[in-house]
Amino acid sequence: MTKTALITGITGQDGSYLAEHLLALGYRVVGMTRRSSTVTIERIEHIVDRLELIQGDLLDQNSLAYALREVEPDEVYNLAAQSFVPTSWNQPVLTGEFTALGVTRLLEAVRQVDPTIRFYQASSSEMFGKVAEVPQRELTRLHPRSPYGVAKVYGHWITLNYRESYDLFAVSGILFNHESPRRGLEFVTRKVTDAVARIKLGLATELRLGNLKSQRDWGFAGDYVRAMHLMLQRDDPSDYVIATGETHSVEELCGVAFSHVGLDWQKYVRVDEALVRPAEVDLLVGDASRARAELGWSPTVDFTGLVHMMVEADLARVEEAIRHGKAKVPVVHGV
Ligand code: NAP
Ligand code: G4F
Repeated sequence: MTKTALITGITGQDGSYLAEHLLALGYRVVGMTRRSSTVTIERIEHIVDRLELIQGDLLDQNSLAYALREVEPDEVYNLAAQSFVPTSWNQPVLTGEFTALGVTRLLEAVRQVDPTIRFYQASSSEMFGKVAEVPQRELTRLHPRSPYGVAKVYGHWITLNYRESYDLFAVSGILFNHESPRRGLEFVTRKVTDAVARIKLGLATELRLGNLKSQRDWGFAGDYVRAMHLMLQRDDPSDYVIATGETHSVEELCGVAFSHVGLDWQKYVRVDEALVRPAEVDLLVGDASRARAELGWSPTVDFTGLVHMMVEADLARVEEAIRHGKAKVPVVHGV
Protein backbone atom coordinates (compact mmCIF):
# COMPACT_ATOMS: atom_id res chain seq x y z
CA MET A 1 0.00 0.00 0.00
CA THR A 2 1.38 3.41 -0.98
CA LYS A 3 1.61 5.70 2.03
CA THR A 4 0.71 9.38 1.77
CA ALA A 5 2.70 12.12 3.54
CA LEU A 6 1.66 15.75 3.95
CA ILE A 7 4.59 18.12 4.52
CA THR A 8 4.07 21.67 5.78
CA GLY A 9 7.05 23.88 4.94
CA ILE A 10 7.86 21.86 1.81
CA THR A 11 9.36 24.95 0.14
CA GLY A 12 11.96 25.22 2.93
CA GLN A 13 15.36 23.53 3.22
CA ASP A 14 14.16 20.49 5.18
CA GLY A 15 10.89 20.18 3.28
CA SER A 16 12.75 19.77 0.01
CA TYR A 17 15.10 17.05 1.33
CA LEU A 18 12.27 15.23 3.12
CA ALA A 19 10.12 15.26 -0.03
CA GLU A 20 13.02 13.75 -2.04
CA HIS A 21 13.55 11.08 0.62
CA LEU A 22 9.88 10.08 0.85
CA LEU A 23 9.50 9.98 -2.95
CA ALA A 24 12.50 7.64 -3.09
CA LEU A 25 10.72 5.41 -0.53
CA GLY A 26 7.64 5.24 -2.81
CA TYR A 27 5.41 7.67 -0.88
CA ARG A 28 2.72 9.86 -2.39
CA VAL A 29 4.01 13.26 -1.23
CA VAL A 30 1.79 16.31 -0.86
CA GLY A 31 3.23 19.67 0.15
CA MET A 32 1.31 22.43 1.87
CA THR A 33 2.27 25.89 0.59
CA ARG A 34 0.94 29.31 1.51
CA ARG A 35 -0.33 31.76 -1.03
CA SER A 36 2.27 34.26 -2.21
CA SER A 37 2.47 36.73 -5.08
CA THR A 38 5.77 35.25 -6.25
CA VAL A 39 6.65 31.61 -6.81
CA THR A 40 8.68 30.15 -3.91
CA ILE A 41 9.29 26.61 -5.19
CA GLU A 42 12.99 27.06 -6.02
CA ARG A 43 14.09 24.25 -3.67
CA ILE A 44 11.56 21.72 -5.03
CA GLU A 45 11.56 22.72 -8.69
CA HIS A 46 13.50 19.57 -9.66
CA ILE A 47 10.85 17.24 -8.16
CA VAL A 48 7.71 19.32 -8.54
CA ASP A 49 6.27 17.08 -11.27
CA ARG A 50 6.28 14.17 -8.78
CA LEU A 51 4.65 16.13 -5.94
CA GLU A 52 1.16 17.40 -5.28
CA LEU A 53 0.73 20.82 -3.68
CA ILE A 54 -2.19 22.13 -1.67
CA GLN A 55 -2.63 25.66 -0.33
CA GLY A 56 -2.80 26.15 3.43
CA ASP A 57 -1.44 28.40 6.13
CA LEU A 58 -0.54 27.68 9.76
CA LEU A 59 -2.39 30.90 10.62
CA ASP A 60 -5.66 29.59 9.20
CA GLN A 61 -7.32 26.70 11.04
CA ASN A 62 -9.87 25.94 8.31
CA SER A 63 -7.21 25.60 5.62
CA LEU A 64 -5.44 22.94 7.72
CA ALA A 65 -8.54 20.83 8.30
CA TYR A 66 -9.42 21.20 4.61
CA ALA A 67 -5.94 20.01 3.56
CA LEU A 68 -6.18 16.93 5.82
CA ARG A 69 -9.64 16.02 4.50
CA GLU A 70 -8.55 16.45 0.87
CA VAL A 71 -5.19 14.69 1.11
CA GLU A 72 -6.04 11.92 3.63
CA PRO A 73 -2.41 11.53 4.77
CA ASP A 74 -0.99 8.65 6.81
CA GLU A 75 1.79 10.91 8.08
CA VAL A 76 2.01 14.69 8.64
CA TYR A 77 5.40 16.40 8.96
CA ASN A 78 5.04 19.88 10.46
CA LEU A 79 8.15 21.70 9.22
CA ALA A 80 6.56 25.11 8.60
CA ALA A 81 7.72 27.89 10.92
CA GLN A 82 9.21 31.35 11.13
CA SER A 83 12.61 29.73 11.59
CA PHE A 84 15.15 32.62 11.71
CA VAL A 85 16.07 33.46 15.31
CA PRO A 86 16.90 37.23 14.89
CA THR A 87 13.55 37.86 13.16
CA SER A 88 11.83 36.50 16.25
CA TRP A 89 12.96 39.56 18.25
CA ASN A 90 11.59 41.93 15.59
CA GLN A 91 8.38 39.93 15.05
CA PRO A 92 7.79 38.07 18.34
CA VAL A 93 4.00 37.93 18.06
CA LEU A 94 3.99 36.66 14.50
CA THR A 95 6.67 34.12 15.40
CA GLY A 96 4.43 32.87 18.21
CA GLU A 97 1.45 32.65 15.87
CA PHE A 98 3.30 30.51 13.29
CA THR A 99 5.81 28.60 15.32
CA ALA A 100 3.83 28.02 18.55
CA LEU A 101 0.07 28.31 17.99
CA GLY A 102 0.39 26.98 14.43
CA VAL A 103 1.33 23.61 15.95
CA THR A 104 -1.85 23.54 18.03
CA ARG A 105 -3.94 24.44 14.99
CA LEU A 106 -2.46 21.54 13.04
CA LEU A 107 -2.71 19.05 15.93
CA GLU A 108 -6.31 20.07 16.49
CA ALA A 109 -7.05 19.51 12.80
CA VAL A 110 -5.44 16.04 13.03
CA ARG A 111 -7.50 15.20 16.14
CA GLN A 112 -10.75 16.27 14.50
CA VAL A 113 -10.23 14.99 10.95
CA ASP A 114 -8.36 11.70 11.53
CA PRO A 115 -6.68 10.89 14.87
CA THR A 116 -4.90 7.88 13.34
CA ILE A 117 -2.58 10.22 11.37
CA ARG A 118 1.03 10.05 12.59
CA PHE A 119 2.39 13.55 13.37
CA TYR A 120 5.99 14.85 13.37
CA GLN A 121 6.83 18.20 15.02
CA ALA A 122 10.07 20.01 14.10
CA SER A 123 11.39 20.83 17.56
CA SER A 124 14.76 22.53 17.95
CA SER A 125 17.95 22.52 20.00
CA GLU A 126 17.28 26.27 20.47
CA MET A 127 14.92 25.08 23.24
CA PHE A 128 17.99 24.16 25.36
CA GLY A 129 19.22 27.77 25.09
CA LYS A 130 21.22 28.51 28.22
CA VAL A 131 22.27 24.91 28.45
CA ALA A 132 21.76 23.02 31.71
CA GLU A 133 24.20 20.24 30.76
CA VAL A 134 26.67 19.27 28.03
CA PRO A 135 25.88 17.43 25.80
CA GLN A 136 22.12 17.97 25.60
CA ARG A 137 19.78 14.94 25.64
CA GLU A 138 16.04 14.35 25.38
CA LEU A 139 15.52 15.09 29.08
CA THR A 140 17.85 18.09 29.44
CA ARG A 141 16.04 21.03 31.06
CA LEU A 142 14.78 23.66 28.58
CA HIS A 143 15.81 27.34 28.89
CA PRO A 144 15.09 29.10 25.57
CA ARG A 145 16.89 32.39 24.85
CA SER A 146 14.80 33.95 22.04
CA PRO A 147 11.12 34.38 21.17
CA TYR A 148 11.77 31.69 18.54
CA GLY A 149 13.08 29.30 21.20
CA VAL A 150 10.13 30.04 23.46
CA ALA A 151 7.70 29.38 20.59
CA LYS A 152 9.43 26.06 19.85
CA VAL A 153 9.12 25.05 23.52
CA TYR A 154 5.38 25.66 23.26
CA GLY A 155 5.19 23.60 20.02
CA HIS A 156 7.18 20.82 21.70
CA TRP A 157 5.01 20.63 24.80
CA ILE A 158 1.70 20.88 22.95
CA THR A 159 2.80 17.92 20.81
CA LEU A 160 3.52 15.87 23.95
CA ASN A 161 0.29 17.09 25.48
CA TYR A 162 -1.83 15.94 22.50
CA ARG A 163 -0.05 12.58 22.64
CA GLU A 164 -0.86 12.19 26.32
CA SER A 165 -4.36 13.73 26.18
CA TYR A 166 -5.71 12.12 23.02
CA ASP A 167 -3.41 9.16 22.44
CA LEU A 168 -2.21 10.61 19.10
CA PHE A 169 0.95 9.24 17.50
CA ALA A 170 2.58 12.67 17.81
CA VAL A 171 6.36 13.01 18.20
CA SER A 172 8.97 15.75 18.41
CA GLY A 173 12.36 15.53 16.78
CA ILE A 174 14.75 17.77 18.71
CA LEU A 175 17.06 18.60 15.83
CA PHE A 176 20.36 20.41 16.21
CA ASN A 177 21.47 22.82 13.45
CA HIS A 178 21.50 21.20 10.04
CA GLU A 179 22.68 22.87 6.88
CA SER A 180 23.11 22.32 3.15
CA PRO A 181 23.56 24.20 -0.11
CA ARG A 182 19.78 24.84 0.17
CA ARG A 183 20.08 26.65 3.54
CA GLY A 184 18.61 30.17 3.61
CA LEU A 185 21.26 32.84 2.92
CA GLU A 186 20.66 34.53 6.30
CA PHE A 187 21.83 31.58 8.44
CA VAL A 188 25.48 31.76 9.43
CA THR A 189 26.82 28.72 7.54
CA ARG A 190 25.29 29.80 4.25
CA LYS A 191 26.11 33.46 4.87
CA VAL A 192 29.78 32.42 5.23
CA THR A 193 29.90 30.04 2.24
CA ASP A 194 28.09 32.53 0.00
CA ALA A 195 30.52 35.30 1.06
CA VAL A 196 33.53 33.02 0.45
CA ALA A 197 32.31 32.45 -3.10
CA ARG A 198 31.64 36.17 -3.68
CA ILE A 199 35.01 37.23 -2.26
CA LYS A 200 36.88 34.56 -4.21
CA LEU A 201 35.15 35.60 -7.44
CA GLY A 202 35.76 39.32 -6.87
CA LEU A 203 32.20 40.41 -6.02
CA ALA A 204 32.79 41.27 -2.33
CA THR A 205 35.67 42.38 -0.13
CA GLU A 206 34.47 41.59 3.41
CA LEU A 207 32.01 39.59 5.50
CA ARG A 208 30.26 41.15 8.52
CA LEU A 209 29.30 38.73 11.27
CA GLY A 210 28.05 38.86 14.87
CA ASN A 211 29.28 36.53 17.64
CA LEU A 212 32.28 34.56 16.35
CA LYS A 213 32.67 32.56 19.57
CA SER A 214 29.29 30.82 19.61
CA GLN A 215 29.40 27.10 19.02
CA ARG A 216 26.97 24.85 17.17
CA ASP A 217 26.53 21.15 16.44
CA TRP A 218 26.21 21.39 12.66
CA GLY A 219 25.05 18.42 10.54
CA PHE A 220 23.81 17.85 6.99
CA ALA A 221 20.06 18.39 6.38
CA GLY A 222 19.86 15.38 4.04
CA ASP A 223 20.87 13.13 6.97
CA TYR A 224 18.42 14.72 9.40
CA VAL A 225 15.26 14.20 7.31
CA ARG A 226 15.90 10.43 7.39
CA ALA A 227 15.52 10.60 11.16
CA MET A 228 12.16 12.40 10.87
CA HIS A 229 10.78 9.53 8.80
CA LEU A 230 12.25 6.84 11.09
CA MET A 231 10.54 8.43 14.13
CA LEU A 232 7.12 7.91 12.55
CA GLN A 233 7.80 4.21 11.78
CA ARG A 234 8.24 3.14 15.44
CA ASP A 235 5.66 0.99 17.24
CA ASP A 236 5.35 3.61 20.00
CA PRO A 237 5.64 7.40 19.75
CA SER A 238 8.69 8.96 21.39
CA ASP A 239 10.91 12.05 21.06
CA TYR A 240 14.52 11.98 19.89
CA VAL A 241 17.56 14.26 19.82
CA ILE A 242 19.22 14.31 16.39
CA ALA A 243 22.78 15.67 16.34
CA THR A 244 26.34 14.83 15.29
CA GLY A 245 27.80 15.06 18.81
CA GLU A 246 30.53 17.51 17.64
CA THR A 247 30.56 21.25 18.19
CA HIS A 248 32.43 23.98 16.29
CA SER A 249 32.65 27.76 16.66
CA VAL A 250 31.69 30.33 14.04
CA GLU A 251 35.42 31.15 13.86
CA GLU A 252 36.23 27.53 12.98
CA LEU A 253 33.46 27.60 10.36
CA CYS A 254 35.12 30.66 8.79
CA GLY A 255 38.54 28.97 8.92
CA VAL A 256 37.36 25.82 7.10
CA ALA A 257 35.30 27.73 4.50
CA PHE A 258 37.89 30.40 3.57
CA SER A 259 40.85 28.02 3.56
CA HIS A 260 38.99 25.73 1.15
CA VAL A 261 39.48 28.42 -1.52
CA GLY A 262 42.97 29.39 -0.33
CA LEU A 263 41.98 32.54 1.64
CA ASP A 264 42.78 33.64 5.22
CA TRP A 265 39.42 34.37 6.95
CA GLN A 266 40.96 36.90 9.35
CA LYS A 267 41.65 39.27 6.43
CA TYR A 268 37.98 39.41 5.41
CA VAL A 269 35.75 38.88 8.46
CA ARG A 270 34.65 41.92 10.50
CA VAL A 271 32.55 41.85 13.67
CA ASP A 272 29.44 44.02 13.43
CA GLU A 273 27.91 44.70 16.85
CA ALA A 274 24.49 45.17 15.19
CA LEU A 275 24.53 41.43 14.40
CA VAL A 276 25.14 40.35 17.99
CA ARG A 277 21.91 38.98 19.50
CA PRO A 278 20.16 40.39 22.60
CA ALA A 279 20.53 36.96 24.23
CA GLU A 280 22.77 34.26 22.81
CA VAL A 281 22.83 30.48 22.84
CA ASP A 282 26.58 30.09 23.37
CA LEU A 283 27.08 26.37 23.04
CA LEU A 284 25.04 23.54 21.55
CA VAL A 285 26.17 19.93 21.27
CA GLY A 286 23.76 17.04 21.16
CA ASP A 287 23.80 13.46 22.39
CA ALA A 288 21.91 11.40 19.78
CA SER A 289 22.74 8.03 21.33
CA ARG A 290 19.06 7.18 21.81
CA ALA A 291 18.35 7.79 18.10
CA ARG A 292 21.40 5.75 17.16
CA ALA A 293 20.28 2.81 19.31
CA GLU A 294 16.52 2.84 18.69
CA LEU A 295 16.20 4.30 15.17
CA GLY A 296 19.48 2.97 13.77
CA TRP A 297 20.20 6.57 12.66
CA SER A 298 23.65 8.08 12.20
CA PRO A 299 25.00 11.04 10.21
CA THR A 300 26.99 10.46 7.00
CA VAL A 301 28.52 13.93 6.48
CA ASP A 302 31.04 15.47 8.91
CA PHE A 303 31.58 19.19 9.61
CA THR A 304 34.46 19.69 7.14
CA GLY A 305 32.64 17.71 4.43
CA LEU A 306 29.52 19.80 4.98
CA VAL A 307 31.34 23.15 4.76
CA HIS A 308 33.25 22.08 1.65
CA MET A 309 30.01 20.87 0.01
CA MET A 310 28.40 24.26 0.67
CA VAL A 311 31.40 26.30 -0.53
CA GLU A 312 31.58 24.26 -3.76
CA ALA A 313 27.85 24.73 -4.39
CA ASP A 314 28.06 28.49 -3.79
CA LEU A 315 31.09 28.85 -6.04
CA ALA A 316 29.19 27.10 -8.85
CA ARG A 317 26.03 29.18 -8.23
CA VAL A 318 27.84 32.55 -8.09
CA GLU A 319 29.86 31.71 -11.23
CA GLU A 320 26.60 30.89 -13.01
CA ALA A 321 25.02 34.14 -11.75
CA ILE A 322 28.01 36.15 -13.01
CA ARG A 323 27.66 34.50 -16.43
CA HIS A 324 24.00 35.58 -16.55
CA GLY A 325 24.58 39.07 -15.06
CA LYS A 326 22.50 38.28 -11.95
CA ALA A 327 25.05 38.45 -9.15
CA LYS A 328 23.50 41.27 -7.08
CA VAL A 329 22.16 40.62 -3.58
CA PRO A 330 19.69 42.81 -1.63
CA VAL A 331 20.87 44.37 1.65
CA VAL A 332 18.52 43.33 4.49
CA HIS A 333 19.04 45.06 7.84
CA GLY A 334 19.76 42.78 10.83
CA VAL A 335 20.89 39.86 8.66
P1 NAP B 1 13.04 27.14 6.39
O1 NAP B 1 13.98 26.83 5.28
O2 NAP B 1 13.03 28.52 6.95
O3 NAP B 1 11.55 26.77 5.88
C1 NAP B 1 10.42 27.16 6.59
C2 NAP B 1 9.19 26.75 5.82
O4 NAP B 1 8.01 27.16 6.57
C3 NAP B 1 9.04 27.39 4.43
O5 NAP B 1 8.55 26.42 3.54
C4 NAP B 1 7.99 28.47 4.66
O6 NAP B 1 7.23 28.78 3.51
C5 NAP B 1 7.09 27.75 5.66
N1 NAP B 1 6.19 28.65 6.39
C6 NAP B 1 6.53 29.70 7.18
N2 NAP B 1 5.43 30.25 7.72
C7 NAP B 1 4.37 29.53 7.26
C8 NAP B 1 2.96 29.60 7.45
N3 NAP B 1 2.40 30.56 8.22
N4 NAP B 1 2.15 28.70 6.85
C9 NAP B 1 2.69 27.76 6.06
N5 NAP B 1 4.01 27.64 5.82
C10 NAP B 1 4.83 28.52 6.42
O7 NAP B 1 13.28 26.16 7.62
P2 NAP B 1 14.08 24.74 7.68
O8 NAP B 1 15.51 25.01 7.98
O9 NAP B 1 13.70 23.91 6.51
O10 NAP B 1 13.46 24.13 9.02
C11 NAP B 1 12.29 23.34 9.00
C12 NAP B 1 11.69 23.29 10.39
O11 NAP B 1 12.62 22.72 11.29
C13 NAP B 1 11.32 24.65 10.98
O12 NAP B 1 10.18 24.46 11.79
C14 NAP B 1 12.51 25.01 11.85
O13 NAP B 1 12.14 25.90 12.87
C15 NAP B 1 12.88 23.63 12.37
N6 NAP B 1 14.27 23.41 12.74
C16 NAP B 1 15.26 23.69 11.84
C17 NAP B 1 16.58 23.42 12.17
C18 NAP B 1 17.69 23.69 11.20
O14 NAP B 1 18.85 23.72 11.63
N7 NAP B 1 17.40 23.84 9.91
C19 NAP B 1 16.89 22.87 13.43
C20 NAP B 1 15.84 22.58 14.31
C21 NAP B 1 14.54 22.84 13.95
P3 NAP B 1 7.62 29.98 2.48
O15 NAP B 1 8.53 29.35 1.48
O16 NAP B 1 6.30 30.36 1.95
O17 NAP B 1 8.30 31.05 3.30
O1 G4F C 1 22.87 30.13 11.69
P1 G4F C 1 22.14 30.76 12.81
O2 G4F C 1 21.32 31.96 12.50
O3 G4F C 1 21.31 29.59 13.49
P2 G4F C 1 20.63 29.43 14.94
O4 G4F C 1 20.33 30.73 15.57
O5 G4F C 1 21.46 28.47 15.72
O6 G4F C 1 19.22 28.76 14.55
C1 G4F C 1 19.13 27.72 13.58
O7 G4F C 1 19.29 26.47 14.24
C2 G4F C 1 18.27 26.17 15.19
C3 G4F C 1 18.62 24.81 15.80
O8 G4F C 1 19.50 25.02 16.88
C4 G4F C 1 16.93 26.14 14.48
F1 G4F C 1 15.95 25.80 15.35
C5 G4F C 1 16.66 27.51 13.86
O9 G4F C 1 15.42 27.45 13.13
C6 G4F C 1 17.78 27.82 12.88
O10 G4F C 1 17.72 26.90 11.83
O11 G4F C 1 23.18 31.21 13.95
C7 G4F C 1 24.13 30.29 14.49
C8 G4F C 1 25.11 31.04 15.39
C9 G4F C 1 24.43 31.95 16.42
O12 G4F C 1 25.06 31.79 17.67
C10 G4F C 1 24.69 33.36 15.91
O13 G4F C 1 24.80 34.36 16.93
O14 G4F C 1 25.91 31.90 14.57
C11 G4F C 1 26.03 33.15 15.23
N1 G4F C 1 26.31 34.20 14.23
C12 G4F C 1 27.40 35.01 14.24
N2 G4F C 1 27.32 35.89 13.25
C13 G4F C 1 25.49 34.58 13.21
C14 G4F C 1 26.13 35.65 12.60
N3 G4F C 1 24.30 34.08 12.78
C15 G4F C 1 23.73 34.69 11.70
N4 G4F C 1 22.56 34.19 11.25
N5 G4F C 1 24.32 35.75 11.07
C16 G4F C 1 25.53 36.27 11.48
O15 G4F C 1 26.03 37.24 10.90
